[in-house]
Amino acid sequence: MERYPLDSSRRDVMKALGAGAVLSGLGGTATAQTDDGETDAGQSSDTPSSGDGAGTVYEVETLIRGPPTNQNRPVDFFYQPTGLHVQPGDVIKFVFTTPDHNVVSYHPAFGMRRRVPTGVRAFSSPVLGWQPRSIADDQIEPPGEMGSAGEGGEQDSDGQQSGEQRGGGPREPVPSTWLYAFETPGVYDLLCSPHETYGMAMRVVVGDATEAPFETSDPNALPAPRAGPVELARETLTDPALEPSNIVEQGSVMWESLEAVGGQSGQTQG
Ligand SMILES: [Cu+2]
Repeated sequence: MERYPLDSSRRDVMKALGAGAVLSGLGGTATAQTDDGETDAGQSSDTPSSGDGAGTVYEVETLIRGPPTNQNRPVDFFYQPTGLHVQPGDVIKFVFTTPDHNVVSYHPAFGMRRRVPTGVRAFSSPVLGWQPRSIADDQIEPPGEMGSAGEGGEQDSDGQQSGEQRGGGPREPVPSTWLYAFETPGVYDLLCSPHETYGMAMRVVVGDATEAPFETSDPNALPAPRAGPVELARETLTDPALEPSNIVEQGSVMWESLEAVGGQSGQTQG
């Protein structure tokens, strides 16, 4: 069971939640923050008490790795971990270790069958981590439009995307991040739009509500594309390793543990 409590992420969370949340959040968290020099990671939080008001922050990375474990994709695109169990109020900090991914909920508002708890609003991140060199020969400004929008000192879109400050000098290799707080118990399936067809999807179980009424043991029973996970994302999300009960039991499920990836699930259960 791997957990990623990140005390230093608190500022990012507050940034994400907005100013109002910052003020109210400060009161709750300031007391828990004993001092700056030490991390509370030492006190293993194996059973974080629910309702303490201070959500644990977990990290999920966007990764690309070859060679592919499926011939229908050029390399493996995946979230790591691919399955994660959190408690209501916990936050996942998505770290775009490799660029050009996003995090999208399967939600009717996006034209897809709901694969998040009822009542949860649609959410998605931008495609993050993008840099000009990420896409060969990409042009930020179409020919002939260079400088036409310059009113002096305008920030270009590239400067805004990561939210990181960039002074002079070389860029720091700090990955973009995006945070989401999971408040409602239940099962959440998430996808990466650019790589869903390659299987880049993940499942988050919030609390101990492991029922996934949207799931079916027969992927072919799912409606046509855009109503459910398409192509290899179906394979990812229907993998035995990502069954909600297994995610709760394991705490987190690594990409390598998926049977579809070739993980040896030692226990052969009937
Ligand atoms: Cu992706």
